Amino acid sequence: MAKNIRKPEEASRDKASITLLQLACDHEYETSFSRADAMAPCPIGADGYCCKVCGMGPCRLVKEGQTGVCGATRETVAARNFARMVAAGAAAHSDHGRDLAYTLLAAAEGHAPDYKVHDPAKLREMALYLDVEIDGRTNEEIAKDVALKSLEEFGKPQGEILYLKRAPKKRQQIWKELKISPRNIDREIVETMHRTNVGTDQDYEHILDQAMRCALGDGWGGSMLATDLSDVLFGTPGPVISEANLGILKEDEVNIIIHGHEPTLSEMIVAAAQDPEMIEYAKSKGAKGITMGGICCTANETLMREGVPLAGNFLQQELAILTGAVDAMVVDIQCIMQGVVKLANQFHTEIITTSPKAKISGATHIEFDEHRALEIAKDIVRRAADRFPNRGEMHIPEEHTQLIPGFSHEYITYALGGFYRGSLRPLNDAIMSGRIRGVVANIGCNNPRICHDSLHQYVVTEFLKNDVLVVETGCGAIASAKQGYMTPEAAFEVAGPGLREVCEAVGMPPVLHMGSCVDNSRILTVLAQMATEGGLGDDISDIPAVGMAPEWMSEKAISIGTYCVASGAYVIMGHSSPVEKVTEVNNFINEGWEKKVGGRMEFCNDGEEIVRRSLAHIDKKRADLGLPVYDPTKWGKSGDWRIEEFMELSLPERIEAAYGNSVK
Ligand code: MSK
Repeated sequence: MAKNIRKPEEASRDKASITLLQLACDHEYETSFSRADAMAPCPIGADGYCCKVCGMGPCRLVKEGQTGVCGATRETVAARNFARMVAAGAAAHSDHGRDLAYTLLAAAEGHAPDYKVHDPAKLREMALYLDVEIDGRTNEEIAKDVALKSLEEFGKPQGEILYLKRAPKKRQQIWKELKISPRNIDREIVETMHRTNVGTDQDYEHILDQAMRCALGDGWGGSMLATDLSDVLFGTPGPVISEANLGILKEDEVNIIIHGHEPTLSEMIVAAAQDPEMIEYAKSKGAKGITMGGICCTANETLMREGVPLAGNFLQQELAILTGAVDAMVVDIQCIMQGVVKLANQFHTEIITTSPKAKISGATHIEFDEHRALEIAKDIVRRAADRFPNRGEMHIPEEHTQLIPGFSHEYITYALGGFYRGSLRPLNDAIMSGRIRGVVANIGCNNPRICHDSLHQYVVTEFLKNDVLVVETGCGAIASAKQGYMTPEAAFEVAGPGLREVCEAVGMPPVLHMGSCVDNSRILTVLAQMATEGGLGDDISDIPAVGMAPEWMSEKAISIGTYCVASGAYVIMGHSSPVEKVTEVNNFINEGWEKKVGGRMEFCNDGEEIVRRSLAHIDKKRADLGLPVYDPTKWGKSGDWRIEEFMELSLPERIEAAYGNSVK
């Protein structure tokens, strides 16, 4: 055990997690928290000074001016390492999108009978962007061509990614002029790996420009396709009621955790768990029913469409096993800690890997096959039920919080105006008047080097108090869900006066759950539509908005941050920077990139400073647009709770209360 092990309340801000971390300390169970305490990060790697792209090293460039055996400078090494992180993250998101295209193809050709087109309207929208003919054709015919065209986006020999045309015109022009429009998804990933191979691209600016191109292939390519294809296959999300945190587990029911990122098999497991035959099977083992819970982005995918409760975020995957109540943890791809198997071996939990791409030594492997998906899902549910009688002592925490997720960009538009006049106009107007000061996209992971959920909780609370609308995905979204910020009522408890008025008028939470990691593409779509709606400039870089991943850990977060910057956004990554000690490279990804693309990336691990920089950026963008200076004293005079007071005002006073400008 580590000497400097943190107390549970220093390691997490989440009460359920604190309880289970105490249990882990009492019984000396190993978790990522204790492993992080036991091992300091490598200082050379952390500073970006380690090069291991060839057999002449690894070279450790610890002294100023030192180069690698090949002569590579610290700048080249740091830029290469950064670009490789982007490539790995882009590959992970995009390969997920590719698999969904294959599933749609199999469904359209009749080879995957458990899947079908759930959202024909979204299918047709995709068809328009992908130049697929729709007139007089069946859903299956369109779906087949949409799947094939999607697959072409990964490796077509000529042209550019077709979804780039979803960006504002000005943005497309910037990409063209800088020659960073991605040609196809795979090519940019491959070229990034090629250029960062020993002896190839050795100009750090040039390498980092390719990193942007590669990341754009993720954001406006692989991730956007993954989101759209999931919507076509499983439905475009709308609001549902659900719950979050480990208190969703039930002592008297079979508990199945689905963890990872892909909705393809997990949607089938959710369906299987509702099958009366499966419920009877669970009862035959002594359980009262079957409870499903999700972790990481498989959780977010099934939450957004089916309302499957969130068991927790990234750092809670091992803690879920510590409850003693998880009968099976079914994992697919990405963000699955190998440590879950070792821990599960000390409990009755079965870890089941399902992806042909991901096995873990010691876990049961039941490979997913889309041709007989429901049959496999039922097998898995039966295995979980078989474990139920083997349970020992249980420690299910009490905490579980209600939430309303499901804010796809389509639903946001609908919520703001219904079928009759659905648009982002009311959002733009609220920002222009100053009721909403700006928008923050808070996304990304947890990291055991940071007190779990602490930065997510702190920054989101501060933004809400300052009338900033927060949109979220990934594990950041799960943190806010657990914090109780994803109900309309939360607006009355935490939001500033202007944001509260907007939330009350629309009936929406002050923090909008927009989905999984690949669904950051939904945020790009909203930003693009806000820019074209009018009143907030004509490009994403004009909008008073900031993106952040305060507790990032995955290479995918670096890819997301980079495509947001390349799309014009100001991005703050928390935790540590992989390039911070290499001044030229660090300056280039903020000032250099800002000059080129209007967006910048900074790293900062101080919550107060993240909030200060974000609000300063939002206010600067407001001033650049000629919008009124943010003034919360103007707002809070409308709303049902103020109606009696409102009716006593004179007409000019009512207008001032409603519109925030005085009428003489
Ligand atoms: S799951 S990438 S820990 S957000 Fe998408 Fe969470 Fe980060 Fe994985």
